[in-house]
Amino acid sequence: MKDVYPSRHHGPAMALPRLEPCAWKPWSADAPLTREQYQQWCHDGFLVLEGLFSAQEVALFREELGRLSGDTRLLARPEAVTEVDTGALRSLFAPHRHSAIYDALTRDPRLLRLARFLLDDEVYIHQARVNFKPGLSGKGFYWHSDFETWHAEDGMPRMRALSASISLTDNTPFNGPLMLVPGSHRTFISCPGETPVRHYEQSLKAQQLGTPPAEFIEKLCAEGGIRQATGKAGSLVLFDCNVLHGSSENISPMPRSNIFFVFNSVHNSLRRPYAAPAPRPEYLAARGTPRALREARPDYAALATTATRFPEAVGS
Ligand code: 6CS
Ligand code: FE
Repeated sequence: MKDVYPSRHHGPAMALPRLEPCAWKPWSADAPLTREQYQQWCHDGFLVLEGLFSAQEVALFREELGRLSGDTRLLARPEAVTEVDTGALRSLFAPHRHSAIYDALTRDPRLLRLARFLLDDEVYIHQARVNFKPGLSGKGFYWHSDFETWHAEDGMPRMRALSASISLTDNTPFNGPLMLVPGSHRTFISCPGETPVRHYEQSLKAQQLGTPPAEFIEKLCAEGGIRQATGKAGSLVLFDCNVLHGSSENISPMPRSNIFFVFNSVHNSLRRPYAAPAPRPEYLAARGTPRALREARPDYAALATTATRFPEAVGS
């Protein structure tokens, strides 16, 4: 089958047009977004929704984060990715498989309604992670499109996925907030360079391959500018799978910890990688027949008091 988004090849980098809609259904009065928010999503490729979760909920999510990041067994697993220089915890993948609270969060209507509307389909979690970005030492994430990696290395066929990033700490201009390039989601940058075996062992610490060459970044930024997704803890940043984004290192004393859920359409489930020698592990990319998420308004406080740790990681 023809690969409409070729990347990781030996040819020159290319800018290819996006073939999919930015939103998969038209706005209507019963949409979970205002018309203005919907138009902003289509134009920019991302949206910041301040104050979606209460201070009490954020406190529970933060407590859970402390529990997981202090779990020595979990820290010994490949899901825990550390910073190259300090060894500090950089990312924890598949947190929802080790926490009833984060598992419940994947079904929270405040997230699920948005994902199902914008993708116009039932959805499942393609990937989840916490990026810790600790104070004073948290490293950055260079400019990239998530879809370029998920297509090349995971076999995600089309652009019908989005990320929901919930800030667990205030995201300020000083602690390395997400930076996004408005409008960049409409261009797929086909990147040169062959994907090595187990590339993720290096790319999750500092991605070099699959990142657009400088002139493409310069052009997209010149056209769309750069927007910082700042917001108080409890805010939500929704961003399209192909929007160009990155974040600087954090030399402020305040951590910038966010939890990300990637919602994928159940009709966009993974095939063989389009440009990698083998599929990535399950904790990075859920494979097999997707099970559509069902909305359930969780009682996070109740979950926080009961045993919130699965006896063993589910499906790991
Ligand atoms: O490789 C991935 O799936 C991850 N890499 C980055 C830089 N962002 C998306 C995702 O977490
Ligand atoms: Fe990313």
